[in-house]
Amino acid sequence: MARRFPGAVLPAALRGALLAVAATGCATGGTDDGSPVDGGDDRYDGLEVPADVPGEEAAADGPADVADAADEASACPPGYVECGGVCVDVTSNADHCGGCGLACPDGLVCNEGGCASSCSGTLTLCGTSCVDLSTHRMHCGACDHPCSDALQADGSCRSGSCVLECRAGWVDLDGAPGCEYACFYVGPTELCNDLDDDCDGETDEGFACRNGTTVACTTSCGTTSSGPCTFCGPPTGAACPPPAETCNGSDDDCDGSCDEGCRHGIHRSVSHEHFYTANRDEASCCGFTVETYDYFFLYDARVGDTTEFYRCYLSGTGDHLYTTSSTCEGAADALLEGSIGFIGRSAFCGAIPLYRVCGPGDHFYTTSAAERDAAVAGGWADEGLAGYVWTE
Ligand SMILES: [Ca+2]
Ligand SMILES: [Ca+2]
Ligand SMILES: [Ca+2]
Ligand SMILES: [Ca+2]
Repeated sequence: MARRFPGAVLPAALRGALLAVAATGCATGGTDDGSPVDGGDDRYDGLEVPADVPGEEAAADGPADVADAADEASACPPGYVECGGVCVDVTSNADHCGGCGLACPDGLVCNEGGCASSCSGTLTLCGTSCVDLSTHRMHCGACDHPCSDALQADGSCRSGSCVLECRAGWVDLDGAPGCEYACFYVGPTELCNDLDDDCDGETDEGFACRNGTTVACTTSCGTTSSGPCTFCGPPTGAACPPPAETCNGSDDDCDGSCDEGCRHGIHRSVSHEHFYTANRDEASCCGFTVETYDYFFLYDARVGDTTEFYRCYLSGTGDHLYTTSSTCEGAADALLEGSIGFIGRSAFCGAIPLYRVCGPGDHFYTTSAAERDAAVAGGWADEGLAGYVWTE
């Protein structure tokens, strides 16, 4: 049980006033005549034993039972002894001078646990008690100047001034009187243990994160995600859950495919020319024969280093040109038919080259270097790279 004082400690002057009122109805005499031994002012130190002792309130003015006495012996603050349910300084209390019930005769004071006619040395007489004003809790700095408790704090007297000391397990963080913060001090070094070891109000500070919070982390494939802080650090490997795939040039979800779902297939057909379209119906329309559905893939929208891949109709030769030029490379007979998707200007996300060769009445695009080489060997012009495309 934590030691504590009761919240309500009446100044001796007020206690005397209350007792004087009660004494007016008393026929046996003993009124407050100003005598230092008038039986009821500052003889008691006024420190009731804590109320959490069973049955204590009812027995506050009488002898405690044996069980209570054993318990209460440890309930009084250091230097105090429980006498009849009250914590008493037996070194200065004239009703319990040197021990419970050892009252000093009228006219004597309690000095250092013994009845005497005056106080010795540097002790000061407060009522019938000889006290050290520099340390006495009830007479701190002056007679009848008690030190009060505060929230989870015990008042005590040091060098004649009242101070508050936090009870075990409590800390004063806000600077206001009282100790409002429950904390058991472990040591000055904060450890990763979900505890505020140094009781400064912050738990596991100084580490990268606090366990259980959501923090940024790096997935097993190097993408950025978020996950639960573990061992005061970001989760790693499988503990860092990959995010959903987005169209951003990386394999966010670590499934081995980059930007899956972000592109559409371009079909390759042939008749008098090679023809490329995203439209299956168009691919097989109008005399064209489909060579390969989904021959390559282009992005649906601009992602990373991509640009629109335009389809132009050249009326002079009746074939189609595919180019990143929005002016159809300036061809005088060109009609811009629109964009068929976004092509890479550099290789990323698993892109492969799309080669461009040109022959009589045909602009031909292939992902096969061998096919390109065969065309070139047959006299077609090698026009380099059209750009980079994808296989899915
Ligand atoms: Ca801390
Ligand atoms: Ca800690
Ligand atoms: Ca993926
Ligand atoms: Ca992605």
